[in-house]
Amino acid sequence: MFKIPPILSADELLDKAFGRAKKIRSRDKKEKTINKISTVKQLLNNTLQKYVKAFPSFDNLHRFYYELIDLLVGVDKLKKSLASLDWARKKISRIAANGIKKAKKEDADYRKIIAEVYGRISSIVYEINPHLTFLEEARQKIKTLPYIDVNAPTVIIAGYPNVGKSSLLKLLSSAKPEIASYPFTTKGLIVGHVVIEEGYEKRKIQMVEAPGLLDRPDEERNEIERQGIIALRYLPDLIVFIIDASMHCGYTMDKQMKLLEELRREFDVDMIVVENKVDISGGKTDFMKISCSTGEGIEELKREIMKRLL
Ligand SMILES: Nc1nc2c(ncn2[C@@H]2O[C@H](COP(=O)(O)OP(=O)(O)O)[C@@H](O)[C@H]2O)c(=O)[nH]1
Ligand SMILES: [Mg+2]
Repeated sequence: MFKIPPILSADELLDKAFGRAKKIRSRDKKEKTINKISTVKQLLNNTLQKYVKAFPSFDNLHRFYYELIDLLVGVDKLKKSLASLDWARKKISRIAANGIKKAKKEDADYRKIIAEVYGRISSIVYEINPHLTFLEEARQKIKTLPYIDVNAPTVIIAGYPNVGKSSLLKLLSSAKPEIASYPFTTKGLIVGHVVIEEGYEKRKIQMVEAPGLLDRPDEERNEIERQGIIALRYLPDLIVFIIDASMHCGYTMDKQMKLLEELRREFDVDMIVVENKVDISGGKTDFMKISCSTGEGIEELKREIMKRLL
């Protein structure tokens, strides 16, 4: 989704810049000094600018991504770190310009000028090292965010852990989620796509599995659950809420119904409630009955989803 290049550490950046400058050969000492300084300046300048540009600009970022990045990384911290890169860039340019000016003077001590410029530039780059480290960590987290088309019709599959959300996503869409008999297999948001053909027209529907939610206050939710809440808040045109009345998921009906009521209260979005695993429960509720194991009710659910979306 966001293509951010690896962020080098202060040491790596300086090695690269000074290494590049080392290759400069010239018999004229003045020319050599000036070339070295401008090479170091340019490399650092371009690299730092590239980093700043590669991060999403927060002013026109969709609210969904803004909130996700804020949760995973912290938007304020990110802004501060990016600003420090800009600061360093300007400072380095000034140091380089100064050095070049000195080198142009008669009787300039080139060795001393280079040592001074390199020393001052190094201390600026070391000063932003904590920010570089933070930005590299941020990049690693932002990299894992799925691509979501915020304009496509979107269905979110929600429910308690282990009720069969991944199984349903797999049956309905192109996604290949991990399915396991223990809760919280889903570490983040999983996105699948369904293409429907209507005559000559093709429409793409997005299906997103929200990580398993428990019925508990927002403050007690962990980072993974919160990603689900952010998705529910900013993305869906429709929520498919899954209930498991077989007790195989390990949670009582009472708890699951409470979560359902809470989501209904909190999110003003059309919702389909289904009871899954009816192959083992026999069907204990009045909700639409499905089984991801036998396929029972899946076609009906698909039709119902399309009807609500189109
Ligand atoms: N018997 C039965 N098991 C199911 C059904 N749907 C899912 N499961 C099982 O329930 C477990 C949890 O499923 P999963 O899709 O990973 O749930 P999630 O945590 O909500 O994504 C897995 O062992 C699935 O094989 C179903 O309709 N019938
Ligand atoms: Mg899952």
